[in-house]
Amino acid sequence: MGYRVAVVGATGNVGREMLNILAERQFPVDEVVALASRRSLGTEVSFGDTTLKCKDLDTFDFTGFDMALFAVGSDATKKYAPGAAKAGCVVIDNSSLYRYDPDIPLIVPEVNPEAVHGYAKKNIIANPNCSTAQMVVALKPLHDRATIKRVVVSTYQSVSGAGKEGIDELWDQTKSIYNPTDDKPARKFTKQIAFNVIPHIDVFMEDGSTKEEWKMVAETKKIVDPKIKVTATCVRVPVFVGHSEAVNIEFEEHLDEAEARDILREAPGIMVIDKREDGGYVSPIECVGDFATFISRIRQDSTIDNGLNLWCVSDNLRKGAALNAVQIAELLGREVLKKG
Ligand code: 11C
Repeated sequence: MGYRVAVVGATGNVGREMLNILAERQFPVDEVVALASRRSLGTEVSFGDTTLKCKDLDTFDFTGFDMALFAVGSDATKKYAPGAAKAGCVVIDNSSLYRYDPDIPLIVPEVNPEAVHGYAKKNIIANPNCSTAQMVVALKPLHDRATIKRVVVSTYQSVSGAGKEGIDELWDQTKSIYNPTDDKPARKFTKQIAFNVIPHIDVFMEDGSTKEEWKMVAETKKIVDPKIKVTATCVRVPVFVGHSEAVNIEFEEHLDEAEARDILREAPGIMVIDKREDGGYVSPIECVGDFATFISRIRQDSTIDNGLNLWCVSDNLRKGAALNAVQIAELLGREVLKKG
C-alpha cells in the first residue's frame, strides 16, 4: 500500500521538480494529484512516464490524502495549508511561512531527522531556504566532530531561486546585450543581472542585512544548533541553476583539513570533489539535476585558531527545495506513517 500525495503549485519550477523526484525515487504512491491555481486548471505536468492534469487548488478536498507537498508562496500557503492539515493531510511546506514557528519542525533529513516527530502539533513540516539546506548538510558532520562556533558565508545564488521570472529575466537580458535595440530593463531583480552580480536577495531588514541573510542565520540555528553564530552575505549571480557558497568555519576544537575531508566523504548527502589542480572542484553548472551537495576547496584557515574554508555547491531546485521536501516525505513515511 502506498500514499496519496498532493503536489501544490505543480506548474512552478519547484512543483515540477517535486513530481520528477517523487517518480525518480519511486516514492510509494497510490495516487498523486497535481494542484495549481485556477488559471492553470488542466495544464499538463509530467509524473514519471505519465501525465497529470492540474486540478483546482481552491476547491480541492484534502481529506484522505496522506501528504501535501506545497510549493507556492507564503500567501497561498497561508490560505490553503491549514485546511489541508486540518483534513488530516500532513503538509510539507517549501515557503518561509512556518519555518520559524516553534511548534513546526524545520527539517533537513541528513541533519535533524528526529525533529519529524514534532509534525503532529500542527500537521505541518517546514522545508528550509535553499541556501541554508545545502550549507547545513555540510556543517552538521563537522559540528558533531569539532563544535562550530561561528560561520561566515558568502553565497552566489542562481536566478532560478527567484522563480521562472528570474530565469526569464537572465535569458532575455543576455540576448538583449547583443541586440541593443531590444532593451530589457531590470524587473524581477533590482539591477541588471546579465553579466553582473547583485548583493541583494529578498527584502532589507532594519540592521542592513537582507531577509535571505537573516534566514541563513535563523534556520541554521533551528536546524543544527542555536549556539552557532552565522553571518552571511547573499549575492545573486547570472547562473540559471545551482547555488554556490564560500563558507568559513571557526571551531571550538582543532580540525585538520584531511580529517574534515574524510568526515565529509562519509557524510550523508555529500559528494567531495577536492583535487588541488585545475578543474578539481565543482561549479554550479555541474551540479544541476543531481541530488548531492558537492564540497570542494577544503582548506585550513590559518588566520584564526581552528578555522576551515570550503566551497559548497548544490542544485537549489533539488536539495534546496524539491528533493529536501521529498526526503522529508520519505522520512515521515518511514518513521511515522509507515505505509509504503
Ligand atoms: C533565492 N533562496 O534564491 C531564495 C529562494 O525562502 O524559500 C527561496 C526563498 C525561500 O532567491
